[in-house]
Amino acid sequence: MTNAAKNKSMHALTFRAVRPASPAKAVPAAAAPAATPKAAVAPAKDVKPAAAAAPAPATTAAAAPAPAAATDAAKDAEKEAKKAAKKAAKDAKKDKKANKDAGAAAPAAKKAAPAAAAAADGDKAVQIGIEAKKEDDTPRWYQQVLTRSEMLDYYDVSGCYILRPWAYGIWQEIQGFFDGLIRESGVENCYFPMFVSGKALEREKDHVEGFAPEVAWVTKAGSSDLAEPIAIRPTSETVMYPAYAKWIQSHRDLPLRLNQWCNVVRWEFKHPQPFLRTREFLWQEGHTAFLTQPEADAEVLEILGYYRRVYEDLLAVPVIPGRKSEKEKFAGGLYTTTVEAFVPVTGRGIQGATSHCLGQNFAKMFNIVVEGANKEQQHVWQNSWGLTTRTIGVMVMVHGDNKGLVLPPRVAAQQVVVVPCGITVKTTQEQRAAIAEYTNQVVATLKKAGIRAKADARDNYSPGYKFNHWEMRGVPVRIEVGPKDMAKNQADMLAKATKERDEHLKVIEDWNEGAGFTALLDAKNLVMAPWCTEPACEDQVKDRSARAKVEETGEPADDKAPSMGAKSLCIPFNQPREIKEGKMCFQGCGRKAVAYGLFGRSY
Ligand code: 87F
Repeated sequence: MTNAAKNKSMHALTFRAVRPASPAKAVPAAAAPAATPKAAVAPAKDVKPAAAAAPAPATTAAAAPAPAAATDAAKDAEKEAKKAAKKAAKDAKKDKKANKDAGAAAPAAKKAAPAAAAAADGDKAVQIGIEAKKEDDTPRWYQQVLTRSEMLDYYDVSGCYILRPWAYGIWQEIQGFFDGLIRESGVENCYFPMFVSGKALEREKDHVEGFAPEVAWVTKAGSSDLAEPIAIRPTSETVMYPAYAKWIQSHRDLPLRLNQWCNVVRWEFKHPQPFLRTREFLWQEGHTAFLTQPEADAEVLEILGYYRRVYEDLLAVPVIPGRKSEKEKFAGGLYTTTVEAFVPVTGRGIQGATSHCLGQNFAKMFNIVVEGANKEQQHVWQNSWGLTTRTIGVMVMVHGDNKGLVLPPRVAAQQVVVVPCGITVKTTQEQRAAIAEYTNQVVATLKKAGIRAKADARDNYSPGYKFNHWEMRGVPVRIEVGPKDMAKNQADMLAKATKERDEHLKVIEDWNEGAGFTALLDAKNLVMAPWCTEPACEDQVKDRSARAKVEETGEPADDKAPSMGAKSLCIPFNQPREIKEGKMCFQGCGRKAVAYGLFGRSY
């Protein structure tokens, strides 16, 4: 027997990466802890240099320890891991026969697909995988991924869902990241009540009108009717601004920059979809007031930049930042900026988050005034901005695959799972203890380096079952590859999603260029085109692109292609080209083009 083969047969543990972004490499024998004491410390070594560059950003709640402390901790853990590995190696040598059996089980688990591995391991338990294919039946696939990864469960009120720890943990990561950024910038957190009096809501009558059907009301307490029905906040402008009018008296009270993390209720009538369209959702809403417009303008973009980072840096989802058209902006404000994401499997755009400049509209409605330099009363400039749990749905839609959830390492509640392998009925108690001890050491080492790691030591499940279980739940790394690999994985996920998005981003100069606007949408693209930005023209774009394909091409419409019309998603800040003098609107409305608009069928 060669040394390598001998070492292999003595493996007490098997190390594998889960769904690596680049093709899976065979696990080198050197990674096995029982092979040699030196090899056994490989995981700890991997962790050490990357500890300072741990994937969690300094701003998250679960921030990595300070680099020096992390290095020391990693050193200690490395020593401990070394000790445990030595012991494991010693114990493993004690019973060669048992070890041979244990070693034989590992390659089998390694080779087989998870489900097959579960069977090969003689699992009694049935592992439920994802049956629906993402491309064939996207809604069923989405629902299965969410429920089987234990992110979400259904509830008996339509449009409301239970966020299980696996999803809530992601939300907490997003919260920690964004909260760190805004607090660093000077925003303070607060909490306002969830109820709005009818009187306060009325003050915003003009633009609430359009939203009115979505407002939920409490009308009873027990069996008695309330004297006045009370609304449940759909957003908190009307809840917060009466207090702002009281608190803001002088320019010295400015800027006022508050944020709250809360739930809101919007009684949607369109088909609900977990995370993407729900009747209750979690969000943060920022509400700020400034003395001047330039200050407000700067903050709108600052916050939009943070939203972009949530999507691109945390969730590895590329977004297009831009300004909403007049038709699509928040009617109560001056202008709306947005980050727009793309869902390749449906070819649809989706609004990621919005940052509004409200101008002085609300200050006028709620009488929020300060005394100006020459003693005249001056209305403040306001912004509001929000990011919701829709983020999680977008992430699942973009990265999930036919095996289940795929989590970007930075938001995974659990980044590494350590699965002890190769334990058989013949494994002695001593060996089991050594394996358990080593497993715990590896977990401790990773944890000390700021990595969210956990052992799966359940003895009623085989490794194959566990591999499948964690794969479905999207744990980025099964074991042993350190944070460097995770950083690479994170970057690869963004690069892959960006490439896919860009391949479905078509620039045309007029309606019929190439396959034509509607056919490009039918082929699951977003389209950028020189546009006049007028609401009437936007209505025409929607109507024309909603028509059956047959009218434009003479071909029968594909049943599966969505027939909804396209809307403008935004006017991207980053324009594909300059609009030359004399350039006309792509739609043929006869107006001059002002900017390239981004259009798509959207959620
Ligand atoms: C639904 C019912 C009542 C959206 C609504 O985007 C009112 C509204 O005002 C409503 N749906 N909106 C606009 C919300 C604007 C703004 N609020 C703060 C945000 C971000 C956070």
